[in-house]
Amino acid sequence: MAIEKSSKGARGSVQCENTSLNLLKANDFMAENIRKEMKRRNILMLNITSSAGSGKTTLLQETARRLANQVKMKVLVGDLETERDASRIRETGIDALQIVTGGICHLEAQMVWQAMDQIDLEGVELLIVENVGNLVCPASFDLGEDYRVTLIATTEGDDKPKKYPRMFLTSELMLVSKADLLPYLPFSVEAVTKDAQEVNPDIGVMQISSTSGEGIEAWCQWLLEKVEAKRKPQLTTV
Ligand SMILES: Nc1nc2c(ncn2[C@@H]2O[C@H](COP(=O)(O)OP(=O)(O)O)[C@@H](O)[C@H]2O)c(=O)[nH]1
Ligand SMILES: [Mg+2]
Repeated sequence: MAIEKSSKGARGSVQCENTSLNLLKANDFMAENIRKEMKRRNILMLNITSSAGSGKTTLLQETARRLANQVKMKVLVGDLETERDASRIRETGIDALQIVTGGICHLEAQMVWQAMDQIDLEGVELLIVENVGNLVCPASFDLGEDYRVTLIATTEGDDKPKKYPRMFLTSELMLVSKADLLPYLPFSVEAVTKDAQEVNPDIGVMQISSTSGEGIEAWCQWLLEKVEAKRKPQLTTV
């Protein structure tokens, strides 16, 4: 069955087998509060999703190393257990807070809202949330982000956009990660791009490798442009 964009647009939370409608309504309410708070503070917020092991934390480490001098950024990291990813990000000098979900397979807006109370957002321009690693549950929960960015690693196979369409439908950008391994794997960037754009004609695509550095400049440039756009006060029309 094809997935349609809801009347709220693609980002509104969508019921899946394990979630009740009330939970999703509560999530959307909190997500709106987060969105308003980020707008008030002119903070660009990203929700980074992917399967486990696609390279999210490594990319955030690399991004922090490159942008720390230009943008004041903080990171929230969701994981089922352990503080490991937040520690890895803190090693780069960036403030990172781990949200341990205690077995829940996705972050919810309420968890992010509570975490926002534990970090100092004064002067922050970019808040990146690394979601729990899987392409299913996180797709259903709006966190109030400006952009959802989904990584798909060359090691996972190029068939994922059609298998997990909701994630790609609700993402603005797909990063084909671990591009350095392309010569060794039966992965077609053309095929994955075609499938992702059939699911979501508006999705942007970039090829990156945190190991070789390929595409990281373009990714950082994309981020800087979005941060700059959020920095400027919004013009309102009457
Ligand atoms: N070859 C290669 N390996 C990578 C790349 N990025 C991350 N990795 C490796 O992939 C594994 C999982 O990375 P991690 O960032 O923890 O993934 P996450 O679970 O999505 O946060 C680690 O062993 C990384 O060193 C990349 O661009 N190329
Ligand atoms: Mg990680």
